[in-house]
Amino acid sequence: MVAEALPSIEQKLEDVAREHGFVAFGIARADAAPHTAARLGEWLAEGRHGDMIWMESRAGQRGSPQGLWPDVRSVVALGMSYAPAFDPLALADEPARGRISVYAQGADYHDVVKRALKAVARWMVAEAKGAEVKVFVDTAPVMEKPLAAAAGLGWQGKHTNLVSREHGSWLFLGAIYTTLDLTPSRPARATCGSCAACQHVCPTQAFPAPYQLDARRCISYLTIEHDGPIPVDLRRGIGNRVYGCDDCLAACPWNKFADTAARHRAFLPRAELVAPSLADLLALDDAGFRQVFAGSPIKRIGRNRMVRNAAVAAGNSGDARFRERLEVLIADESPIVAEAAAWALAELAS
Ligand code: B12
Repeated sequence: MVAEALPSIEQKLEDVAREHGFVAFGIARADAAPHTAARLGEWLAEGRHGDMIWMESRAGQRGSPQGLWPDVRSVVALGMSYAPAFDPLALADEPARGRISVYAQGADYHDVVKRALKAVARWMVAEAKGAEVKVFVDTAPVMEKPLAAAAGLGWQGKHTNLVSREHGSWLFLGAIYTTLDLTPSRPARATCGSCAACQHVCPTQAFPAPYQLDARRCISYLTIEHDGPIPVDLRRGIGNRVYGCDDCLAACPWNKFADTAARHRAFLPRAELVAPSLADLLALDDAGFRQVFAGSPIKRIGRNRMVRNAAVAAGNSGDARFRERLEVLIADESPIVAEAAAWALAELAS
């Protein structure tokens, strides 16, 4: 009689991760992405992070897992799907509506992924006595993409995001650092080949070279992270995008294999976040903003940035019906709103 092998801790861990909604799973040794620190250093030295000074201030910790936590031995990389059931580029021809990027149309992934990571980490601590763990999604000095690639979840595409054979470009990433020595997974082979679809589609030419993004030109950065006025030469390229941009992801041919049934239900789009009317966005005050965007990652940008973005989109719309509201907004208390409204009025007059 052949004795049946007991499942390994790695196998059980994967099963637990799947129970908690992760559809992509892998393990990397903590030192498995050795080029990352130098590449981060080059990116920062070029100033490509713009005014995200938080990227710079803890660069030593960000560059490698051991930089943040010297005792870490393994990284468990996890992915949760938000694959859309529709073509994210379809709303480009509706200038009176704002486009919100797919990742922000459902619940806030920081909350959903963090909760699931904590549940998996609790299981690890109970299973392997003495194990120490730390969980991360997005907000800590951790480079989730190269770690996920080293753990075999996919590869960093030319748009720099992780691409998976099964889930295309639509994975949220999370990581668990642990003191456990776990058996690493096999890294995936990079398969962008000669394709450059993501590089060509970018409306603001944010890729100085394949695998390199200049955040200062990226619509995601400009509409979400950047707090000042949006550079005038990039405004036309923004079109009707009011929060983030999906174009480089959506253009990737690997998405035709993306399993849309794998999308976590928390990321089903909320009807009011798919294509809000610009007129409604231009009318938002602080309380109205908080009410509409509660529970969504959009709440972080606040009313002023959202109305600034809506004013730029209105300026790009060619629709004179926005003039009346823009005339009010040129006297807005927020200088970035007032400036964008003045620019939009000039665009609509020309
Ligand atoms: C800062 C940040 C941004 C910035 C800068 C983006 C960037 N590419 O760096 C801005 C605001 C622009 C942004 C936008 C978006 N973001 Co963001 N962002 C982050 C954050 C917090 C850090 C990323 C980082 O470390 N950047 C620093 C650069 C230097 O690192 P890198 O991108 O890995 O760069 C590598 C390549 O350039 C490579 N490289 C350089 N030269 C060469 C040469 C060759 C040959 C090769 C192979 C590689 C290579 O080496 C570098 C180091 O690994 C992460 C969360 C986290 N903590 O990791 C989320 C994260 C990357 N963002 C995410 C998402 C979803 C987005 C958006 C899609 C949102 C949207 N729809 O608007 C866009 C995508 C834009 C894009 N094409 O990158 C997801 C990506 C998930 C995934 N599947 O990859 C993350 C992981 C958040 C999460 N937890 O899920 N983001």
